[in-house]
Amino acid sequence: MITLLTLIAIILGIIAIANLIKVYELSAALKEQEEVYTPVSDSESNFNARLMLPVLVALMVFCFYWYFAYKSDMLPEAASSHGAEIDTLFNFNMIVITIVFVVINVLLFYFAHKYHRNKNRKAVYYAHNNKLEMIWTIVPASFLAVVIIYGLAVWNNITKPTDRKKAVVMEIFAEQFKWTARYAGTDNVLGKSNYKLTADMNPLAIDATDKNAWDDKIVNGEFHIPVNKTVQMDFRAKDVIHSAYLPHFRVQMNCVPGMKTEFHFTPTITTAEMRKKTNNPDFDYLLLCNKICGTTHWNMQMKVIVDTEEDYNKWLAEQKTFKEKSMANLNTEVSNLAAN
Ligand SMILES: [Cu+2]
Repeated sequence: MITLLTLIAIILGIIAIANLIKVYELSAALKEQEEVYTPVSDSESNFNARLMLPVLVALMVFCFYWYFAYKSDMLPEAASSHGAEIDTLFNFNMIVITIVFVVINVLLFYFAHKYHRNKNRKAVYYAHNNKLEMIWTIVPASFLAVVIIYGLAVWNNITKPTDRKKAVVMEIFAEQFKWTARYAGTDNVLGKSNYKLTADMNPLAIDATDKNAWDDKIVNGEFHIPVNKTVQMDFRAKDVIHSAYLPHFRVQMNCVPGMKTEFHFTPTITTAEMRKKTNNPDFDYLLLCNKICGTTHWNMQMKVIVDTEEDYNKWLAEQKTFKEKSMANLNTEVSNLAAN
């Protein structure tokens, strides 16, 4: 039975292949007939040429409409001292890009319109022109040099090291999917950490033998920073790469497992002032994760409160130190053991 079916299948297969070859031969014959060169007709060419101008206008209207329609969704008002520098740099780049975009597209569409195919016009054979090559190499290269040097200068100025002794020294610790803030405490020095010490009772992997760690303050949920004081932020991560993003302060820094990254900035507008400015009593600064780090990455955030220095000091004094927290953890652990 099976051999009969196989035989039928083979015969049908051969017939199918034979038919396919026939179809191929027929279509090839058709193609040969079509190979007579038929250029675009003059009316088609004129029609395309005429379309170039309205399409150009439509493209420009479309682009500029979205520039303004999405203006309110661009970065919020800068609330840090270097924020204005970043915004100026950004605007400078946008202006240059916009001018180049307009000039190039106007020329592109206009020439396509003007020099459309015409059987009475013959293209000029123009092989090479050194002067032209120089111009269109040097002009864009100088523009790019300005953009890059300006950007580098701003970046170097923003990231040049600050005096840690005078700054509020703190650390932002990232893990799937939450943030923890650690303050350096009264000695203003963050205690050492070592990823090998990561444990349920010590999620930040802090080295408890380092005395500098004892007075460090660890907070979750929200953290406060004082206005008009330099905040020195160190970043670490527990599991995968995260990215600490504070859009209002124009701060973004990768948090990489096994290494420390850092950034410093000076907040200039308190939360209370910003609430008045934005006319939004619920306004809050946020620390967000800007690196897709897992399933609840979208909700990895921490509230940031910018206080006056007085309020900040008051708030910080109320927070528990690493030592106090560790002792409390240890006590619960011991009493749990005793109960069992
Ligand atoms: Cu994350």
